[in-house]
Amino acid sequence: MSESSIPDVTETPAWQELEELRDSADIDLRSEFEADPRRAESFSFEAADLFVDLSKNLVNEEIVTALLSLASSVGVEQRRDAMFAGEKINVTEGRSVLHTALRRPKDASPELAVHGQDVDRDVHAVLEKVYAFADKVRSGEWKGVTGKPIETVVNIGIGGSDLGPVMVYEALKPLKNERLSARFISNIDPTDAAEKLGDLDPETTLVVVASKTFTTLETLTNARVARAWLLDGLRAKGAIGEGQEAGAVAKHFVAVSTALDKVEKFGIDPENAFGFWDWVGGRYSVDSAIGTVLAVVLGPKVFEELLAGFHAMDEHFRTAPLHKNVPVLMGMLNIWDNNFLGAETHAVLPYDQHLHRFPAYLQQLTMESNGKSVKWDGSTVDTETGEIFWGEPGTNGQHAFYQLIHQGTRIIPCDFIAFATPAYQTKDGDQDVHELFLANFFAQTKALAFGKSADEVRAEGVDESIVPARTFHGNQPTTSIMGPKLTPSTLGQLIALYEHIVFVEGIVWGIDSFDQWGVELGKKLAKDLAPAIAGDEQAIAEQDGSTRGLIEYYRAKRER
Ligand code: G6Q
Repeated sequence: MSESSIPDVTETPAWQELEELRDSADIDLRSEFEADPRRAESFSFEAADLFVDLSKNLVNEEIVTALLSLASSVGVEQRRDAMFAGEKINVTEGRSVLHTALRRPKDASPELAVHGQDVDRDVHAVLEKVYAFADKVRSGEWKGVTGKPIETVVNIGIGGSDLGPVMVYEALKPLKNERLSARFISNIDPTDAAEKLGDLDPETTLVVVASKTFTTLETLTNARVARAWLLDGLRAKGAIGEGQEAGAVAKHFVAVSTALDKVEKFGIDPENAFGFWDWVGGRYSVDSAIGTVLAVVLGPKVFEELLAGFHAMDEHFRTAPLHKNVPVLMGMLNIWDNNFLGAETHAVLPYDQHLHRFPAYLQQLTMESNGKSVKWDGSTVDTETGEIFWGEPGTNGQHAFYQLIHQGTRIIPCDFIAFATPAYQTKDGDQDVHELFLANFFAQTKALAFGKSADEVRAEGVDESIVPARTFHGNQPTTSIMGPKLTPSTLGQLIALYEHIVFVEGIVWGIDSFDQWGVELGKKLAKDLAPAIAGDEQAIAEQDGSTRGLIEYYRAKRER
């Protein structure tokens, strides 16, 4: 392990002050709210169109001030500015980190040129190409090989080339083109491709192969499976004959990648390939050409609005003073919960069915970015890093795992997310169903913060023996995030908010939030194991006892 050039964060005066405050402050939310009638107001903030209430977190003004001085002392502002300026802050990969450049408006000034690249010009040139293609598919001008317009767009990608597009598609589905719909194949489990393609008509299907590197085993395997499915299907219908395969692939396959040479090798016309750059990390790429499936099915206008939402939050993060800067405040609260109060996990609970894939998306964003045990200079981290993110949409989670949050022994900070206006105005008799839904949203954070004391339970006339079981200790920290409505813009704002929260935490820990070396070993071993799985006796014998036993079980039980 190399000597650290990054100061030990736990040795900073701000960190030590926070330790003292943790030991002395003993925040009790009931008392805090009673003592300060303006607490909610003081701890509520606006960021672009989002309203964020931090008042039910286990902090007081003194703690927040100390958290912000910790942020300053580790250089959050300088590192943020370095990121926006395109400095190579992804040290272990030697790259700039410029996902924020993907959403700069066309006329942004001054223009962003980085390491000799006119970033603004290149970003907008690709966007225009994606939009022109999307318009053609949407209008029906782009036709399949038999002359029929496209009806289903199948995105094949995994990780960052899948989770973002699926999540946004699900979130904005009501805005989709009536004729078009999207499907997503990611898993190399053959079930995924079989079930997603099974009932589709190859004549009206367009496949987008989305892969930054165009080397990913899962994606390239699924792309070949889809190509075979397409050609077999067209042949079976008599739609193509021998020698017409390449023409069919050209009409039904497009690609998104930074490796356009590999795209061509696969047989996709480079004319139908959309590029991006090494300075866009996979999990930060939904706003790049990786969103092509979205531009096609939801439309260029929706995609533009999504990008504008991202940009609005970027501007807030870039310019708001730290004490009003929501990504900074939320990032530092996560540090407080994780490093000082001992929380190990963080729940994200959207009260919006359209955000049902948002927790899964955030799991990659947060845990692939900040699940590190060395700093960017190779030295060991000084403290715990990445918390475990998880979640499910409300109210479903209420009937499942909220029990543990309310009455378990662990501290579980939760982000509750909701919107004022629903996607569907639904009544149950006179009852507005969205109001019923939001009543749950408001009730949960209230119950988690203030609990129900033993005396309050007793006052209900409950038998003394079950009073403890019916008592709620409260004091569980929550953040409430509300927006006017789930729109492309507010969704972009929400995603960018979490991107920047992740960034802030990574800076405090001194880690490179933009690499992901931790996923490499398993990938390599999977490749190396192929001969053993196929039955090579020597390769089987070379395995450790457990792996050998598992492979032998597989070989004995596999049906063909
Ligand atoms: C994300 C990661 C990873 C990546 C996938 C797919 O930040 O790098 O999830 O997105 O491994 O990679 P390709 O896009 O190169 O196929």
